[in-house]
Amino acid sequence: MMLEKLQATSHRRFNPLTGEWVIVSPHRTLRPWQGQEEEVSAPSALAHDPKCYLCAGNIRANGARNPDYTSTFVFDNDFAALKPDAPETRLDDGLFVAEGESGLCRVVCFSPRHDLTLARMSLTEIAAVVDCWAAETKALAARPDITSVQIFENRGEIMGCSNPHPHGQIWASRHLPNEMVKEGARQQEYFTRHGRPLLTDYLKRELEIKTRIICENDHFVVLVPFWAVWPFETLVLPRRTVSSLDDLSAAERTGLAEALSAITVRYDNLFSVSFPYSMGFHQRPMDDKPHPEWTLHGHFYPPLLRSATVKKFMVGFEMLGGPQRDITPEAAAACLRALSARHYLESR
Ligand code: H2U
Ligand code: ZN
Repeated sequence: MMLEKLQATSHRRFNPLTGEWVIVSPHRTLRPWQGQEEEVSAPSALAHDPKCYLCAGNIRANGARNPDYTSTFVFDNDFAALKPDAPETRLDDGLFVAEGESGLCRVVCFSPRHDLTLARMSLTEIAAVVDCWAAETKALAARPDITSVQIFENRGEIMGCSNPHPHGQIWASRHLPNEMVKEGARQQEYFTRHGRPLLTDYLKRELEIKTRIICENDHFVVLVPFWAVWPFETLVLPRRTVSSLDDLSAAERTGLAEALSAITVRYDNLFSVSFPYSMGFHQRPMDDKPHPEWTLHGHFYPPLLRSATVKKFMVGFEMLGGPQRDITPEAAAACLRALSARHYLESR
């Protein structure tokens, strides 16, 4: 591929998963920054915080007491954005369209330890989180009123996360959310045309080219996608074509835990801070139809740009036109790949 011709100048790249373009401006990385500097919150020093609503044994906002859990702990969000009993009513007069949206919101505590993060949890502990996600996926997918199981983690105050206790969320809904609709349509189109899943072909090419690969194990690969928007955005891909977390074998779940550990440790090491991000998994629609076109994958979207204090803003042209990045995905991958696989707090 003749990417060299474009590497040093402004160009745009196509995202085959969403059908959207991103502008890349590598010549712009040296521009001075006199704007706002962020403060990235340090991890808590407390293993158990009596004021935390997620810590074991503590009382939550709705008065319920958390059990003395020792691994993962899942509960229904006390302030759920989706209600299971919303009516199916649909209004559509050709211009004003609205419909009831029902679903369930769950909160997943990754560990009873208030002071840990995925980056600082052991492989066994992370594997328990993966098992928990798989079990939740299976249980929610079995419900006739659920077609989308969206698992995600919002890390860090800068991302609007309300609590440092290691936790994520699951929003399961009747309808497919926007990103799932875009990715589903593109994967279906590719599968119809080529008879193979889009992301299987994509991973094969990335493994040949190698420049965007960060780390890999027997079952999963972490890379900076060719079309990454966020400076240090990554994609987590399974080697075997598998469409949901509950389809992973035991060995693959361990492989996913290893991959999550490897990338989150590198993220923390990048600027020697507890690295903020939004991450989550896209898995097939849970509608009882076969989905050979769908490949399970994880997205990490970190907001930091060039240091622990400078954040990328999606404003101006990006709000009105489309996304733009400065540092190339290849340069970002090289940066992340070169980092130590050992957490900076442990190598001191
Ligand atoms: P975030 O920090 O990612 O926003 O997640 C915390 C979630 O926990 C949030 O969605 C819920 C909030 O509604 N929560 C409870 O369910 N019970 C509580 O007692 C406080 C917070
Ligand atoms: Zn806590």
